[in-house]
Amino acid sequence: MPRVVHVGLGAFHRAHQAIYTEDAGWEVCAVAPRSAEVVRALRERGHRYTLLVRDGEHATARTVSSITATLHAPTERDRVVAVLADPGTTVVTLTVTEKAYRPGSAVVALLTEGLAARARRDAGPLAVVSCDNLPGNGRRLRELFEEDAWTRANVTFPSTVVDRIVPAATRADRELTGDPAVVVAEPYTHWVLEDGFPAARPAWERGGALFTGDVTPHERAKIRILNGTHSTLAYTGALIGHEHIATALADPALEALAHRLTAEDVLPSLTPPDGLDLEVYTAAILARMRNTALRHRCAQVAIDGSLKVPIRLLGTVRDRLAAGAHPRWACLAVAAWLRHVSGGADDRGRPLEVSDPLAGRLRSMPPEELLTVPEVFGEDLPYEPAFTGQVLADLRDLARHGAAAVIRRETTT
Ligand code: CS2
Repeated sequence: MPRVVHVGLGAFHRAHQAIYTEDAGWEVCAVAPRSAEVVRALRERGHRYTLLVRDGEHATARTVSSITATLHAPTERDRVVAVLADPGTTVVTLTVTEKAYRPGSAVVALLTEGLAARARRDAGPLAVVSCDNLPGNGRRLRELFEEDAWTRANVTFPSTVVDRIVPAATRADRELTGDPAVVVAEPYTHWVLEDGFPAARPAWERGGALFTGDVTPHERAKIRILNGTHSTLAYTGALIGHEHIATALADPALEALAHRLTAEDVLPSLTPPDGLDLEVYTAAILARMRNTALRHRCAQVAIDGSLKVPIRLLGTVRDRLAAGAHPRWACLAVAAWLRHVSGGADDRGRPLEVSDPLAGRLRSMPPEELLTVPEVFGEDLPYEPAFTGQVLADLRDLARHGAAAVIRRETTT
């Protein structure tokens, strides 16, 4: 059976690409870039695991068997390089999170070695398919590799947009299925891919994937509406003391914030993809987030805000400022992130779970300097007084009055 090599063995891959690949009748050789634990758990069970789809009161289980081999990159590097250089491998997919899109990251180093070995063997063309939530993810990935003549002639990096809410599985999920390696997901799943596969690929369209010439309008809409709202709810929800995204969205003040953020800031910044009504799309996304069975923790979505906020919220901010508009709600969301990452405690003074590579640095800075960090705000936003003035005022307000009071007041005036 033909095979895809996948790098990044998290729950998202197992609830998304692994399913499309199974529906297309291909197998997956999955590479774990760091964790040995997931490799061990899957090997112990002959690589089979349960996908538990939860929707309110309903839960359906499916056994997934498309992953037929696993490799642990830190200890089995030669085998990973060999499979990347194998002429039987024509597609590599990746879910490696925002952090990996840095020159010289462990994932980039591994792929560079694999591509070099492939070039030496002249093992034929290959598509390397990023499935992370970054705009122009294929282009971003390609820029991390030396474009030698062989790579230019043989390797493509199609951009893709992935969508499925996949929270960390809970003990209840493991008990219900009896499977320690269970992954949980919502019913909805979507995948839009740029055409541009130079060799054989799975017919992912059998599972509903869409191939198109340009994924940009899809990607902007998905990242700004879904992920932008998700991050906003994660930080404001955590500050107010909501454990899960669904309960955050059930809070009338946060629901109003989600509506106003999308309607007043995000949607006016977007060009709808063909045939997509953005208001209907937004309503459907908010309905998905209300799925209480998912137990999607605000703390999980909140991870790595310094990498996610620029992608999810600052594009909206920049486009609205350029149009002469004031992105009021996106500014409030950015302030909530800064309060979350640098303030340390929620509205009631309880410590927050913060996991962000910049947390230490941000915590040591006085509030008025936070907006000067170039990795997050670039060289332009620190000089946009409409943005900095609003975010700093919101930040002061959040510290003084708490997120619940500030968001209630702002969304009702
Ligand atoms: C979430 C995403 O954890 C997060 O940051 O916003 O994983 C989100 O659930 C997916 O992108 C949905 O497609």
